[in-house]
Amino acid sequence: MVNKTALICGISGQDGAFLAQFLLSKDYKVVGTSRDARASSFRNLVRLKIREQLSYESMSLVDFRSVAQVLDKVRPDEIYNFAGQSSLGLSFQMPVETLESHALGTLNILEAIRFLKLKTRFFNASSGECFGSTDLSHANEETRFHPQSPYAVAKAAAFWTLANYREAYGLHACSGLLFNHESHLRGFEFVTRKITHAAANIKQGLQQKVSLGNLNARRDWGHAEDYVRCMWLMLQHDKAEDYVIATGKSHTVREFVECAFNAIDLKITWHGTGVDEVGVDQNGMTRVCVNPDFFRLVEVDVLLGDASKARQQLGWSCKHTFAEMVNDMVSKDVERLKVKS
Ligand code: F7E
Repeated sequence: MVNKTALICGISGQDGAFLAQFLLSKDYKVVGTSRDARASSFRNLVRLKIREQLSYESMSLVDFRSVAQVLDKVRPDEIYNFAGQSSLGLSFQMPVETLESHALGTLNILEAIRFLKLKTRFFNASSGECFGSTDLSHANEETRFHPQSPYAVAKAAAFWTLANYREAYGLHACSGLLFNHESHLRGFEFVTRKITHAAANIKQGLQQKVSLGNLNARRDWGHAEDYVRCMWLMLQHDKAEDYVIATGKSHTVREFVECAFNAIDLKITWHGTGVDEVGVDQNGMTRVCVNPDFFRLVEVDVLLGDASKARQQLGWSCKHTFAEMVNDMVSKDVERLKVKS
């Protein structure tokens, strides 16, 4: 049997790394792209000890020529796209780059597949942010979009472009409406890793407290390893369709903090309100404070998804619980600091 080839656009991030690991375990030949593959350290792939098992191509998604050239050279059976500016907070400061990297980037892949007449199956990482605040009712594939940030607008534009190409040209292309998904490979700019990294630093005596924004924001947090498995299942399904990928349970940032600090034996209690609120441990030390600099221009208060369709049609389910994920992130951050010191 000939091994399948997968092209992962945006291999450097958390999802690219976990998906590459998963596909290698299924004997795929994996090619990863990054804007400048020769200059990239591929730190996440090094951490998973798979850097040498992949090959790499430089590709800029906003440059059609570079996309077409790489797709023509690799002629992949499957393409997974994670590239683009992925920080919501930053998207308010970089709206043009955010829109171009997602909307134009996705369009260029679709056009290249069509232009080269490839039989490639295409997965595009979309986002639960397309729904806007879901108010404790679970969003599913039928829920209307109400994007509330330049990032969400860009993801919604890419979603509809892909749906249009699927309908118009019969491409096997699908979007995963991904709710927040985390791991020890998550970037420090995201709240979960910021918290687990701070907890590890505090345990090692390297930091005293962490400053956060909205403690009451509620998110549906799953484990990235579970989510990449669902992406692969989507491309194995003969009919290309879009799916929500979520756990169906939500927690506040405050609960995430309590769970992460509990993993280093600190019990956090909360005092004060608003910007004066602090989280204090059992020894009376302030471990958390609120800094309005981390508030969003428009905050999505609640994000909660319903992945029933993925469960029923693809047989997908989450293997990691919320508490297991948080504990694992903290313990890997503690280990990492021990190795460094
Ligand atoms: O924020 C609040 C913040 O930056 C989560 C991306 O993967 O998921 C991710 O986007 C919540 C927000 O992720 C801080 O206001 C409080 O309500 O970890 P985050 P995100 O913006 O939800 C979606 C589904 C994606 O598609 C994105 O690509 O936490 N929050 N205090 C904070 N957030 C940050 N970053 N830093 C804080 O200090």
